[in-house]
Amino acid sequence: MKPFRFILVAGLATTCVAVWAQQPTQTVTIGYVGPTSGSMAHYGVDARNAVTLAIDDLNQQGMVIDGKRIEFKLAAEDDAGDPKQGTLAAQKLCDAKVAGVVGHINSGSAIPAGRIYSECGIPLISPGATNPQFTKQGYKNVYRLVANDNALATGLARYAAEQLKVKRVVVIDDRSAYGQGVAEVFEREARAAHIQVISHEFTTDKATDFQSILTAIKAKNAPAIFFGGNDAQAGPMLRQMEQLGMGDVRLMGGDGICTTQLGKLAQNAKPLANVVCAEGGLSVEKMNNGKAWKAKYDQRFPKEYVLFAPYAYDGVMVMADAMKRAGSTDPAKYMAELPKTNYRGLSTRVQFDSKGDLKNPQFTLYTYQDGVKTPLYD
Ligand code: ABU
Repeated sequence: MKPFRFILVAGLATTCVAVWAQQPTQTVTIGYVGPTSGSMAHYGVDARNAVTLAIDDLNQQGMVIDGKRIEFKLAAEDDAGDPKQGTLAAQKLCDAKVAGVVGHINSGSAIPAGRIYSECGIPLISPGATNPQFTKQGYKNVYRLVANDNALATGLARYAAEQLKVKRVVVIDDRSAYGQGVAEVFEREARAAHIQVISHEFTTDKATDFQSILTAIKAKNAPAIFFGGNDAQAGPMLRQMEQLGMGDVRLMGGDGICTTQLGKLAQNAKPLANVVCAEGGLSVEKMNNGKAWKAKYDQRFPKEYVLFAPYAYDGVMVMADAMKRAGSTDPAKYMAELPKTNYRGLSTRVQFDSKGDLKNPQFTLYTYQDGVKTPLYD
């Protein structure tokens, strides 16, 4: 570049920065709710990290709305994945008049929270709650950025029947809103695909000892198990399957078990290689600029990437995009823009259907190779 042009460009840039810096500042608080304590803390910390990254990126980009420089800040609440704590957290964020909430992660917490945010007029975008009921309650403020369990469990049942040629399966669920929901869809779709459901067993989302359930399943000589629940249970279950000589039994499950942590939680037990699980989006490597984004995430939060981070990042960006289009950060005003969203995010092009689900949800099936979560196909 010639010196004159360089001076001109540098001068313009300096002027723009100076003008931007002179704008009055408005602080806009984005709420986040997820489990950052308890057995599901790794899900919640991962999503909170991504919300933090998104807020930092927005603040760095510098957004001006209605003549004011917007400074985003985070109000994060821990619900430990528990429905009761989730509703308390929702009420707290309503009382604090946050501009919007990215969360909740767990379906059991997100479903009742939807009503609370609806009553206080705050948009809620979940990056992780997959029970279809979340967006079925008729609230206009509720959105989801991942495929729901109808898509995930149906995809898994069809894969089991068509690709794995599974003929018989035992279903286990953890009785949570998530685990029960995904297991019921899988069971229905498995039967429709002519798979015999030998039995449906129950556990809890706190259990870590599955010896008696597994011993009974072993006696039934079941070649496959579908588990509706999370990785904190699936990990020990896989270890105990190995101990009981069930290394050849397939374990299938939805996104709750489909995490980067499953290998560690299973202590790399042999049946990990037989896991087939589904995540409600593309693999991060296939996302829009996903490799670079993941590298940035890993640099800032080493070893904390689990599952929901890209969708949590997009949750903040979708809110900011609606605010920009509305010319307002007031939830009463920008909420009307959310149904019209057409935003090329990190995870996908975000467009919502009339319920608040993605118009074009995607999912990816995974297994574990040498304990590492690996897509089943390219
Ligand atoms: N989607 C799996 C874990 C979160 C939930 O829906 O409860």
